[in-house]
Amino acid sequence: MASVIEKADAHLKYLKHGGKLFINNQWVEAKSGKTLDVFDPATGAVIAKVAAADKEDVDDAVRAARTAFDGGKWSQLTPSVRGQLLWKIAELLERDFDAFVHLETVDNGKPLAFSRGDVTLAIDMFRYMAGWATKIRGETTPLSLGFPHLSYTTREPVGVAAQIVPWNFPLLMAVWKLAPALAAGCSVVLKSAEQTPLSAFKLAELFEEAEFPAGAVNILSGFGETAGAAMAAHPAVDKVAFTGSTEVGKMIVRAATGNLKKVTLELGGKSPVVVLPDADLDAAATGAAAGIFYNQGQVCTAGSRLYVHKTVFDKVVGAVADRANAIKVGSGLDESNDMGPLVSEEQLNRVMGFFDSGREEGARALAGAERLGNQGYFVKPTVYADTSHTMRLVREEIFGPVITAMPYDDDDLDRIAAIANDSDFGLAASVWSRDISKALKLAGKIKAGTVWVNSHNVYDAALPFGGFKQSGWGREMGEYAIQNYTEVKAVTVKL
Ligand code: TXE
Repeated sequence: MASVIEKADAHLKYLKHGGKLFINNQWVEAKSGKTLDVFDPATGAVIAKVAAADKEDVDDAVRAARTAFDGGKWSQLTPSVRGQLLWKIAELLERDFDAFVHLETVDNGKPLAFSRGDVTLAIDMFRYMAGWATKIRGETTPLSLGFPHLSYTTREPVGVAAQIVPWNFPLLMAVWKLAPALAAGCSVVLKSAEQTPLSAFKLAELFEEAEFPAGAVNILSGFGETAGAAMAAHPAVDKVAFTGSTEVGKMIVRAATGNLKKVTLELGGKSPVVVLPDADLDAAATGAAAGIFYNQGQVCTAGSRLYVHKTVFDKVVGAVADRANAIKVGSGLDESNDMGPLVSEEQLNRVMGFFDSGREEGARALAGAERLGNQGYFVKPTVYADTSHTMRLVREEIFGPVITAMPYDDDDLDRIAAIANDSDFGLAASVWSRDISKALKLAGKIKAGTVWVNSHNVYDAALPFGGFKQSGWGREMGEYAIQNYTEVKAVTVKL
């Protein structure tokens, strides 16, 4: 029987052009000849070497995107044809479903079942945005001073969009950015994360096969400090869309000031899970566990702060710890595993650093809080009690399978919301209660871009996604994403 590592190698056959950059519909090496290593996070072994783009490659890609946008064939396509091309990508993704699933799992480490979920969502995003291509429109507006003029607005594509994506959902994050930008008529230069470039190469093949005009879509692999920084600062880029750490998000904003490019940011989170005493406690425990352990906790909306009313605290938190202990951790390629490794040695060290910090600050581990094995980047699902808002564990984004539980002793919704809102972040939250009015009142008081009631981590192409506070700027998905890739123009005609 083939070993897991042999299987991982075998799946690289899915890439027709290996790890080459896709610029102006050509497959090219990085001009510097530099490459970057891709690791299998389940073993730590190098499974591929791919091109590492730098400033010169970014220049080429931006030039191609500029030409495509400024009068090139891409700019002349009708909205209907743009929609058809996006629909075609959805069909090709569906055809190559298994290849994408396997590439995503060998590259990121997540279990195959989760990769299937990601590819399914990616397909739906292309279909959803294909529909928007023909529905972007303006309004007529009566003038408040009553001048004898007719005024109407139009929405026009922003221009060349630079898109920088992370490694936790390599395919899906790329698709969340590409689909609305292309539906709106922008041209794109996208950079995958250095940890997980494989599925983006495969996606580039589909754009070539679907016959997108040259320069409409350019896909690079490369490091953030070089290729990413060059994209964010490039004077011929009109918009930058970034998903990643809050720290780098702030650097993107500074880099973008040169030509005041439009910026959207989807950054970190520290999302609260609030369990009211009247909740279905079993469902709440299952939801809280899924909300943090899904994707190894490497989810910006991970429910990492658990607040449970003191009367039911031990019961709920005990049940979350039981679920943590029952999770089978191992290679994502083995269908019997529920949780895979962290994405990289860097993330492993980061999460282990939080375990040290938990020990030093006196948090009590009810489950996990240690590495699993010594090969690959596995850690155990972790549940902490005796935590407080002064601890790093509670204040900082860990981005691992680590939940901190805290009891609250209050029935006043404003005070419960104040605890949930005591964070620099405001990406998501969930509220668990059988009393729907109470749950909705609390949802209204929580400062977050997404609030789930009696569920956690539900995403849909039609729903806006993004953060309050330091979780970001703007919204992805839904009609809001289209707005972010268009400029509004008011045309006023004297009658
Ligand atoms: O993120 P980076 P890292 C958080 C999470 C994680 C932490 C560190 O807490 O533990 O960030 O992860 C590119 N100019 N999130 O270091 O560096 C980089 O190449 C332009 C939350 O991996 O922000 C990659 O493509 N680009 C998050 C992308 O930014 C730069 C998902 C993300 O990498 C750059 C990932 C630069 N100077 C991490 N430096 C979420 N919101 O879901 C890096 N990049």
